[in-house]
Amino acid sequence: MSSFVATTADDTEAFRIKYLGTKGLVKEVMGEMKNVPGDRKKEFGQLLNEFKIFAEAKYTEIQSLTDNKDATSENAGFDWSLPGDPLRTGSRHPISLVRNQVVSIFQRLGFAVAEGPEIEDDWHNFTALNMPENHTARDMQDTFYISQNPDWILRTHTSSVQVREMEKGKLPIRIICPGRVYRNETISARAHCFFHQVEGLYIAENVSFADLKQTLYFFVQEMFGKDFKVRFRPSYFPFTEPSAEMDISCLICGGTGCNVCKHTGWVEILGCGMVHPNLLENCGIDSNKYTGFAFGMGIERITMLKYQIKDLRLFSENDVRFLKQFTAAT
Ligand code: 2NM
Repeated sequence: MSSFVATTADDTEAFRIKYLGTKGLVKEVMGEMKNVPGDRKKEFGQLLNEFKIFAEAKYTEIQSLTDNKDATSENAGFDWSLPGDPLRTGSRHPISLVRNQVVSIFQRLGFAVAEGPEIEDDWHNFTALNMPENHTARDMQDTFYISQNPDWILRTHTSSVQVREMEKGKLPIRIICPGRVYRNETISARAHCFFHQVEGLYIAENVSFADLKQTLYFFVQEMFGKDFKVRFRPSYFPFTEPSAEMDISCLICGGTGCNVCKHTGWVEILGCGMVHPNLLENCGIDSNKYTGFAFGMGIERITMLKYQIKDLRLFSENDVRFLKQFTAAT
């Protein structure tokens, strides 16, 4: 019995059948008791009982050795201490990475995230934003209309979310609105029919253009470091007055001129301005008491700058060879 080697559950079962089964050795020798003379039955009985207890103990022992393993003999000798198969995790989309980074910078300044519907009505996307019907600014954005209802459109910017927040009437307001927006453009390396924005809005008493500039200075430093120049250029948006665009010196060529900056040395990264009083009044906010600033940026544009991506279409093709280059973090 001591020479028996059990490595699998099958071996254990073979042991049980051989020694403890209904036709096993223990039963067999027990059957011999009837041939033992009466005066020696006690002695034999004790010995046989010891044999039975020993066989049972041995069975329990080898059972515990083989029990933890799979019941099949194929797994015999498998090294259970080997490391498992690595779990292949996906990577975060570059647009999500940059959006999360932008959002987190403004959250540190006390901005809260607000979101809203992608299918909007004319009021929230245009009219409330100082763009009444037939206003030329509506032509600047090639809008997708929803055929069932001429009042419904796909939002062309996330400003519509900010209108919804202003209409709630809870002041002050300090929000950022990340989200997908839609414009009916011919798809190319530089244009797409959908893209992503983060817009910001701060409305309180005595908010000034200086507040806007400092907020945006902080943002670009957190986003791109300190090794570049910044400038504001006057601009026009229907929802802000005055309006400006913010440029940074080209991160690719350091301002000496390259393809990315179209040899100007500067790249535009966002639009901004002081919220137009008409807009505040449209949303029921007293423009004599409150002022505010707003800004908006395209996430694709910032992502292209940051990772030197030259074609917008890469963001929506979902080619894993492109996507897997970005880390899984945040
Ligand atoms: C921009 C540029 C300037 C903007 C305005 C607003 C709102 F709704 F609060 F008035 N949100 N975002 C804004 C202002 C957006 O994007 C280039």
